[in-house]
Amino acid sequence: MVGTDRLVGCALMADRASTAASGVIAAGAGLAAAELAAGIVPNGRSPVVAVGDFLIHHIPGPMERWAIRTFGHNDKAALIVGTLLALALLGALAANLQRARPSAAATLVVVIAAAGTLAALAEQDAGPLDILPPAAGALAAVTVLTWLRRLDDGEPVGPLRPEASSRRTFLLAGTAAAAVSAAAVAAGRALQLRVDAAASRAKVVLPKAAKPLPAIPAGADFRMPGLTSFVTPNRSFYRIDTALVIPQVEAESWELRIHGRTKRELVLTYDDLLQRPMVEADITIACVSNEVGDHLIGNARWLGVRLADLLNEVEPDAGADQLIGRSVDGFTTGAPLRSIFDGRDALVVVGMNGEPLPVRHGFPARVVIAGLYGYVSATKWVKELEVSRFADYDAYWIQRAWALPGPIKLESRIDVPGGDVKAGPVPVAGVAWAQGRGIAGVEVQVDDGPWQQAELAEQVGLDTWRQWRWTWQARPGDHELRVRATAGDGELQPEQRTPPFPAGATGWHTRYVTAS
Ligand SMILES: Nc1nc2c(c(=O)[nH]1)N[C@H]1C(S)=C(S)[C@@H](COP(=O)(O)O)O[C@H]1N2
Ligand SMILES: [Mo]
Repeated sequence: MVGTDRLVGCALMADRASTAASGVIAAGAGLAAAELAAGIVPNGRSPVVAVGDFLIHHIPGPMERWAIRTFGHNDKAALIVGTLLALALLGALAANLQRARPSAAATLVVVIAAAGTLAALAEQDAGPLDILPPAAGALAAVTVLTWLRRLDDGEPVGPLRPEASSRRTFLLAGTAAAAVSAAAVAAGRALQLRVDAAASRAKVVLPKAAKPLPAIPAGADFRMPGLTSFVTPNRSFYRIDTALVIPQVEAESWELRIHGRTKRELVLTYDDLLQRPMVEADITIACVSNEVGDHLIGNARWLGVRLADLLNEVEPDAGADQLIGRSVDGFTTGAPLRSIFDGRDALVVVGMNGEPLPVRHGFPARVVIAGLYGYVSATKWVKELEVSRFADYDAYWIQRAWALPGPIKLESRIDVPGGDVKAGPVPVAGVAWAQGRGIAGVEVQVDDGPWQQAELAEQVGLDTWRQWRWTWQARPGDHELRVRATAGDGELQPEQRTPPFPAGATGWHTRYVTAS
């Protein structure tokens, strides 16, 4: 009898597995139908991306920081993979429920479709058509599941007559459904990417600045191997944003609306913007999440229009104190209105290092305000500037408890040596920054020795970082290198270590090096 039991067990397990497989395939078909519909509907959005965006925008701050710490630059890929795995699991569950409790299975499918619909409707500029992709997905999933279950049970389905070899027919049908789904996903994604910002960007001819800046002086860059270059090339510039899929905005249809607590309103097209007086500015921008010694910072020559000129035209009310930047993707920043008028460079940027703004850095236009972290100022893919009050509105990261007003902290970093060294003379070098004040000095300490003055590269502007270098006579053994900077106004970089949350990291960067 044991043999029969085992046979029945095996059959049961094979049955469960094929049921689960039907569920996963049906979920895939649902996904494919949704992606295809999102590609066909005008401005359609993938429900998977919508769910991912929704999660990014609504998970609690501490969880978001955990995800960024854990997955780093792969956080968004992890989110997509996680969403797809969850969908597959729910599909398998629905299929297994279907036989015993069809109503529970139906409820599950409805709940999944409803989640996709709600997420799509929560997106910026959502419309009634956004209901179609999740609806198409649910319909396709149910149809494919029903079809596969009937085939697996040996029932004749349409022209397919399973009879003797029902399992083989089931396998064939399942594989075919999966293949069609994969093709539909590919087609849907391609259709959704019809709006091609890269093509629009390729057509842009940037105007010259009214008063072009002189070329970066040779003395600003020691050109030392391993040392961060003074100008960060666009292709290696750090990227931070909440966008799951990089927003594709065509310059031809883009508009910037400037309004709020103002005497009048201004709406500018991309061409309007390019016709205004352009200024160039060398500005080092940084992310508040940058850990001491890390690389979420970069320096570029930006080309753009002065925010002060634009705002003077609309005439902010006396009581206004905040400038809100809104992106096409719903992200917002809120900068002190004061920072626009206090003489620093505060720009609506169209050019970066001599090129039109790259798509991932905010094409067609973004904001850059010298001296402020990106989360309060540097709105990419900006479409709206609203003059407001801090009392009336909290921007994206302020809602998540990050601090106001967001000035960049005085910091310095050791880039060289990158690893262990040979005893003897060893070059030590890095960068230091104190936007708005410039760097007056950098000192290096080895173990408990005295602080030593480093040589400084030429200071290009008060808003750019400054390279430094020093030669270390390294003795064999394990050593600790430490750096600290002094800002142009005399402030010594604080030693106390604070984490990035909520106002930016502080502390002296330390590097452990073995000399042999
Ligand atoms: N639309 C949009 N703009 C954004 C963000 C974002 O998430 N979405 N992140 C901000 C943050 S936190 C930083 S540090 C800078 C980074 O600019 P970069 O990606 O060009 O380096 O962009 C800012 N602008
Ligand atoms: Mo940031």
